[in-house]
Amino acid sequence: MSLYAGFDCSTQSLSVAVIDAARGTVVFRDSLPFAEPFLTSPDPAVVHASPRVWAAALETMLARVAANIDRAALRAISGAAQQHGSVYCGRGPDVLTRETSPIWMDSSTGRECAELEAALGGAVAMAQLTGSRAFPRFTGPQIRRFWREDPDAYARTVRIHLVSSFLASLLAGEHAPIDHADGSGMNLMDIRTREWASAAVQATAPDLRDKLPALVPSSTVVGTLRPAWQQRLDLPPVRIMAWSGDNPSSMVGTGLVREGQLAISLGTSDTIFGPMQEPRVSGDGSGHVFASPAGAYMGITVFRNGSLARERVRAECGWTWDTFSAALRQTPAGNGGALMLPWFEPEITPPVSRPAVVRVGLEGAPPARHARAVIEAQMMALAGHSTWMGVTPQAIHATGGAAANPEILQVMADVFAASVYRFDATGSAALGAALRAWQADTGRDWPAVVRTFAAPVPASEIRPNPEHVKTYRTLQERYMRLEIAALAG
Ligand code: ADP
Ligand code: XUL
Repeated sequence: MSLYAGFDCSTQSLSVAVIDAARGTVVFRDSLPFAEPFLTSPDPAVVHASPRVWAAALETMLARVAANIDRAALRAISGAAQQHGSVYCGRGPDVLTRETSPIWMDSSTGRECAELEAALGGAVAMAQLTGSRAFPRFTGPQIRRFWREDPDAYARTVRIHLVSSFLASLLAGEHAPIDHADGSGMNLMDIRTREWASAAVQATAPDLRDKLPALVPSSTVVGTLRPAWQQRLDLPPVRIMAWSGDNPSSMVGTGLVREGQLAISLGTSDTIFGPMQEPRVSGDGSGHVFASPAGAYMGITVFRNGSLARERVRAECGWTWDTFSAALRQTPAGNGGALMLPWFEPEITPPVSRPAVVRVGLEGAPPARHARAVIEAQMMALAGHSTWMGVTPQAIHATGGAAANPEILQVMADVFAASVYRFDATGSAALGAALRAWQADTGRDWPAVVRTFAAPVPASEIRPNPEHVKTYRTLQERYMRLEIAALAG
């Protein structure tokens, strides 16, 4: 028997999935919510989290894994983590030179983004080089801001990690490299050569090249579980595989390895992504091209107002998710023409720097119509801002916490005019990480790896309703025009 463990350190929790590769089964799953997932500050644009919280959760969860599996059969561990966040370390990964980590929800680096794009010849040149124009949450702009604000702590920093490579380092007991997929979210890697892009690195901060880990393919063995943890938990010297980003891991965890397929993750952030053969860069600047852990590339567009926006509307109504779902069943597709721009927090796509919710035709409307408005808005935004990928999907693989909600997935099917298949609602990034560990350990080809495990929940297909599809074709055009008008003020 060979067991493989995959962790997922997401925004709100740390989860794990352990697979028995030969049997094709998941033998253990667990999840540990963070008491304080992010630290707010007086400036709402600044959002950090504590790397010590992630480290403690990793140790707790590894102990739970050891207590619940046939330990001797564990072969390798990999993981996934929220993307872009940076961890600043000294000589070893256990020493921090900065107490907190800016995470993907941080939008405080507008100035640094402008400076970096200017240094590289503009937003389009930055996107051609690194796969994305400069985005406030991306690691390069964040590093530049840290260097500017605390040059002494920056100078003391020996290694700058992503959340993924930091946690891999803790498992291995030494600084681990960054995988190409998560490295693509930094505005620092050349998306074609998959090496550090000197021009971007030099423009970001002095001596940065020396502080960056190596870049490696996602299937790289980065070390062995540190001896102290082997002894404490009675675990064998398992291989530690490179960790990756949560979205790249979810892509393989939802079985996507061929261009023409799309997945939507409804987690803290909402994301839409799919495999890509060539690094086609988003023309409107909204999307990103990342290296894919399964080879070639992936396209992705990210929305910050995902679950937190849905929760805000649910709280306004004072409802449970069941009542929220009932409201979606009871209101008509298209909401009688009412629209919402669901920008409860600063938005990533399109870029909106301050909360700015817009409601049209909803004045005095009952709560149920507000519930429908936020879901329709999110689905139309997902559809409207992913056309750059050039994929018209026949089927969408849905994952993330809100994919547990069939009424939300019905709106998705109707807006995209495609069947939606539900994947295990919370575990696709952790499962993807376990699959990556297995694939890296055995060199098996990806279609074979995902065929065994990454299957939709049985009988979960939700088909589009042709009448609703027509309604959304018209409404979607109005929605995109409303966005443009709101952005123009
Ligand atoms: P992340 O991985 O980004 O931390 P998850 O993918 O685990 O987040 O999703 C967690 C979110 O799922 C919760 O914040 C909650 O809003 C949402 N959620 C859970 N159940 C439902 C439901 N039935 N309907 C809609 N949303 C739900
Ligand atoms: C991706 C992104 C988010 C985080 C959330 O670009 O910013 O989806 O990875 O975990």
